[in-house]
Amino acid sequence: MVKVKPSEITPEHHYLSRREFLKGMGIVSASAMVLAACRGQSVTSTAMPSAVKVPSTITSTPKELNEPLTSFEAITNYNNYYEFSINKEAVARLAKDFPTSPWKIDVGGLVNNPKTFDLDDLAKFSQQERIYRLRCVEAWSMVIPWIGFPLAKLLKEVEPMSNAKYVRFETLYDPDQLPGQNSRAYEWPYIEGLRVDEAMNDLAILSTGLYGKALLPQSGAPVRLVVPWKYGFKSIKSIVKIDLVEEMPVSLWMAAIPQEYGFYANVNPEVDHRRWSQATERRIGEGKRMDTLFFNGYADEVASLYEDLDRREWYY
Ligand SMILES: Nc1nc2c(c(=O)[nH]1)N[C@H]1C(S)=C(S)[C@@H](COP(=O)(O)O)O[C@H]1N2
Ligand SMILES: [Mo]
Repeated sequence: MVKVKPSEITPEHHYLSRREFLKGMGIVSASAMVLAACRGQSVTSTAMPSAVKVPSTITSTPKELNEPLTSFEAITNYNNYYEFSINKEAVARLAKDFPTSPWKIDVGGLVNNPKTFDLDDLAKFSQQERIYRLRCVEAWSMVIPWIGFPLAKLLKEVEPMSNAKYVRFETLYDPDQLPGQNSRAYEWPYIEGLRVDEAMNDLAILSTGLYGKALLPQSGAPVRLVVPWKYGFKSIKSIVKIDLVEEMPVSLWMAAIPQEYGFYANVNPEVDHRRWSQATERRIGEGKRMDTLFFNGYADEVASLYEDLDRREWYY
């Protein structure tokens, strides 16, 4: 069992000086600048599906990365969303007419105050911009300016009971609207899970938008999870159900290929996938290979959650 202290994990230069970056920008929202730069292009004038309204004032957070944002075009045209297609470049077109309103998320299980949230309820949570790396288990990555709010805020409203150990998330099940769910290759709907303390970490958000606009269907509209220190498959899209539970949930990927996809799925350059190395990643849109970071660069914030696990267990 190799135990590592968070401070030993990643050399300092891998961390971004977020404060320096904010100072340099002299501006609250980095994505607002990029949006301004590409105004007039068709991507920004496309009609948005009716979903959570993104407020004009964005509360910035100290999570901005001093790395170029992946373009809106790339973020919304290179997607993993097996309910539509296993072809990343086909998802946007196939998801175009997916109805994202009205929408409801039922939150229940081991809670004192079960509650159903509609889009208006979700909009009442103060929306923030969070610029995060997204690292897919397939060894590619993006930098995405999400809009959303901490998952913890929603969970606190339902008052989890003390015996709740995990949070289980479920995507909409509707094979008519989500044709991939007719495939027998997977057990639908898509399921994911977090430990309660992971779910309560401030980095874990429910996202309702990106680049200052409501999410498009291909990105998981109207609401999806974003857990930036874990491989992308944990960040489940189009959520309709959240349950607090006692037992570790079995995710769609654990059920399908348990020897390749773990529950924790923390980004770890030292634990290779059975079929490829996880040491480096390809940054989409830049054609650049870069080193993969422990916990995707968020070790300072989350490594303490895993002090009782060995390095391999950070993944499995
Ligand atoms: N419901 C659902 N959620 C999902 C997926 C999916 O196929 N279905 N793919 C996951 C994977 S593998 C990744 S990498 C991210 C991709 O998010 P993006 O398309 O917004 O980049 O979504 C995750 N969430
Ligand atoms: Mo992924």
